[in-house]
Order: sequence, then C-alpha cells, then structure tokens
Amino acid sequence: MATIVLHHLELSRSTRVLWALEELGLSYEIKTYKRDKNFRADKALKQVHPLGKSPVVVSDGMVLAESAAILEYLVDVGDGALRPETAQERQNVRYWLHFAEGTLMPTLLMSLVHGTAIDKVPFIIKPVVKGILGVIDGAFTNPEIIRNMDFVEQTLGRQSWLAGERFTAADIQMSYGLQAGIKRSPKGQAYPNIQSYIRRFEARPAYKKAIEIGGIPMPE
Ligand SMILES: N[C@@H](CCC(=O)N[C@@H](CS)C(=O)NCC(=O)O)C(=O)O
Repeated sequence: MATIVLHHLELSRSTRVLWALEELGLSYEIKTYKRDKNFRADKALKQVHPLGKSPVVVSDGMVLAESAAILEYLVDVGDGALRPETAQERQNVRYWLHFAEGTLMPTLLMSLVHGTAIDKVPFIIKPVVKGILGVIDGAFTNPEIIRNMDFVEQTLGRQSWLAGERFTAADIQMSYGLQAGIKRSPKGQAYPNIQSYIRRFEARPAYKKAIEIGGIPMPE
C-alpha cells in the first residue's frame, strides 16, 4: 500500500486522524504545521488543499480532507480493525461521524467565535458587542450546546461507546467536540457520563501515542 502522509496542524482536529492511524496500526508519515498568532494554520497548508485546513491526508495519489471522510478511508484500508460489524453499528458510526461536524461543532464554534470577537473589538464598543452576542448566546448558542451535550450524556448512560458496546471511529470523531464541549458548555462539568467516557478514551494507548507525537488537540 502507498504511504499515507498526514498533514497535521498543531492544536487541532487533526489529532483525531493521528489517533486513528495509531489505533489501526497503519504506517504513515507526518508533516506538522504551526498556527500563527491569530490561531490560523500555516499558509503552507494551502499548497496541500485549497482550504488550507487540517487534517489533510495524501494517500495513493489522492488528497483527502474532512476528518470523517478520512477516518472512513483509513478504516477501509486498514486490516479490519474498527470496522462496523452489524448494519445497526455501521449506521450508528455514520450518524456520529456526521453529527460531530454537522451538529455539535457549529454551535461550539459560534460560542468560541463570540468569545474571541468580544476580546478583539475596540474597548469603546465592547459593552454593546458583549450585550448583542450575549442575547444571541442566551437565546440560541447556549441552549443548542446544552441540547447536544445532554443528548450525548444520555446516550453514554445507556452504552459504553457511542456506536454501542465497541469502540469505533465514531468515538475518535466525536472526541474533539466533546473535549471542547466540556470546556464550553454553560452547564460546565455537569456531564459525568461524558467525563468518564473522555477519561476512558484518553487512557487508550493509541490516543496517548498520538498526543506524544502530535501534541494536545486544543489549548488547555
Ligand atoms: N470539518 C473539518 C474542519 C477542519 C478545520 O476547520 N480544521 C481547523 C483546525 S481544528 C483548521 O485547519 N483551522 C486553521 C485555519 O482555518 O486556518 C474537519 O473535520 O476536518
């Protein structure tokens, strides 16, 4: 099989792909990029993919972007590990692969962007901006974050892993949003099932190896 090259950005979702590569025991090369002072990716990533974002994987002459699509590809080319075993499990994995970036991340990003915007606007208009964004967060962002986090909390009250009783790519894909969600949720630390789930996946040898190689996924 052709070499897999991961274009990895420090402090990013790309950690998920690194973790998957370690879980699957695939051989790969890694090229690491830094973030600039505005926390944007090194411009050199644009030479790999037009969006200039990470993760990006180059394998077998193909340039692969979007974490979920990359994870599916890696599971396909792997030796069978992490492959769903039943139709229900396959559908569950697919659901969480999409939910992570399609539902969970947008509201978390909104909250993050609002926080950054308040920090960046001139002092004189700060109270106004803070007031407006506070209304939006109160009416929409925070209730949506709570709704999503409560849903995951309930799911993990019924089963050990997101797709059922087996660890799958769904858990890798959801990791970043849940780690960020625990930090940003207005309900703070009130998610015992998610907390213990995060502790369990962070204890996996492949996760630890990924952190050792690529660093932590987000600032402390
Ligand atoms: N939905 C994409 C998101 C990719 C993405 O936004 N990556 C961020 C890092 S977490 C990035 O490269 N940001 C740097 C930038 O936009 O300059 C995925 O899941 O792969």
